[in-house]
Amino acid sequence: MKKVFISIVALLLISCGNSVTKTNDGDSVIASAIDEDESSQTDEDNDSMPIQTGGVTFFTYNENSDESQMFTSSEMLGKGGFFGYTIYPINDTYYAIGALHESTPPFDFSKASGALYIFKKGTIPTTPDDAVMVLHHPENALNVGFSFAVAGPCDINNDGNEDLVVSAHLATVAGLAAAGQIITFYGDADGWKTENSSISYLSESYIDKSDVMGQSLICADIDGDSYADILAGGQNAGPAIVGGGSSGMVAFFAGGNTGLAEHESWVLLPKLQEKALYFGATMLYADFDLDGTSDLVVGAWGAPKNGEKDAVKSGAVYFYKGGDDWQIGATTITSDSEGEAGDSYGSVIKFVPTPTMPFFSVLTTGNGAYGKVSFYTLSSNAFPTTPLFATSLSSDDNLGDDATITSYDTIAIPPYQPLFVAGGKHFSQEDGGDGLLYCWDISDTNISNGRVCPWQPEISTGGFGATVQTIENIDASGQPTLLVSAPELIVDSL
Ligand SMILES: [Ca+2]
Ligand SMILES: [Ca+2]
Ligand SMILES: [Ca+2]
Repeated sequence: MKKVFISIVALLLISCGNSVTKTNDGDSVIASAIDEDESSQTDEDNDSMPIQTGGVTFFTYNENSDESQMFTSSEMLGKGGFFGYTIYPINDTYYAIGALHESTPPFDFSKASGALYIFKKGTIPTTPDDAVMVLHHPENALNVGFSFAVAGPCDINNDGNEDLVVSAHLATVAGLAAAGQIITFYGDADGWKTENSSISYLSESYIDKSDVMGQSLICADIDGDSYADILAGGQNAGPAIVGGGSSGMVAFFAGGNTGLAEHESWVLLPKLQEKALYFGATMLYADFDLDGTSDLVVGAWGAPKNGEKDAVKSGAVYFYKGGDDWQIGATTITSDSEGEAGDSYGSVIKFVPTPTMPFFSVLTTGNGAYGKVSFYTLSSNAFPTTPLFATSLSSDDNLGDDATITSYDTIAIPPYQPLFVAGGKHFSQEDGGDGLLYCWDISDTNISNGRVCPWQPEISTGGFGATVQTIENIDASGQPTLLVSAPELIVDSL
């Protein structure tokens, strides 16, 4: 199969009131259309029809003692709709790959309702048809961003079967475009089905156009009543601020014996009520201060430093201590002390494991060349404020203009040094390239200088590196596999 290089598939950006919605990776939200003039040009073979498939490369450990050949790569093409935009490790049995703009039938982008493919571990799949389940928006609503975020498995209705929660953050609700929905798929003995689902969204008290509620999701029993609940973030949600805009908001939807509540029962707002803090764009739920109780972390990549009024707007991360009343306010707010105006600290927050400990990591995109990832260790009775170390990439690394870290993870295969792997859409070593993986050796105490990973896919185009995710034991070898997506991949024919 011949692949063609097309400079870009033009993505129309959704314009939400006065602001363009940005996703948690700092990228602009994909809206509803592909520019057909762009996607049909530059192909030299008149008999073929370029088609946007998207795709995911699986890097599988092959026991080669030469580090440069430690992985075998295999590429799975999608069926359009930015296949690979989401890669989600569900549990020991399943993992999921999303295509938030996929059509039913495929490649008819006027019918783009999105799809979430669920694969069973055991062998490396070769086509989306190898999926054991495919979930869709229950009403087949179009252009809703279905699968942008996934949470669970967790038991929302406490019936002993794990449930899966998927966002449609661009869904129109009551005529309000991109207000956002949260879809709960209730598990039974056969797994998850589109038919066995419910839709939740903000109540009239809060809902507004462009909220993008559901852009981030946490599923856990937050209130301790044995039903798992949902915390949903929407970076443009929240009460309207004088002069326009909102701060961003996190909303709590309660689980119960009939499923997830249709509407929120309470919300979290940053104390500083200013527009465009993008509070809620990212979230994590874990025991950050090691006191045995899980805590909530909320990213706000547009917030001023440490959440303080009139400080430089370089992004902030809000910690809420488990057991406390979160509505009083955050326990600690952390920022990059070196952050500059226009930086977006908190655009990704993630735990990255090494063999002996997990690091809490925060991505800063923006003015800093190529982006920066800060790594924090956890310690008792305190929330992280000072990173142990951070990646360094500068213009000396020559990774091309307009390149920034988009997504990352670690992969550890003893006896190799654990690697920190970052994908950068538009990372390149020469003009015209598009996507490249960058590697650092990482340990519990330090990180090396970065280098181009010694292994790359055969062709790294189509936004390669947009999502980087390690998933354990896909191939039944006991070793992790690194999955890297190229959601905009175009091939000349199928
Ligand atoms: Ca259940
Ligand atoms: Ca609960
Ligand atoms: Ca805690």
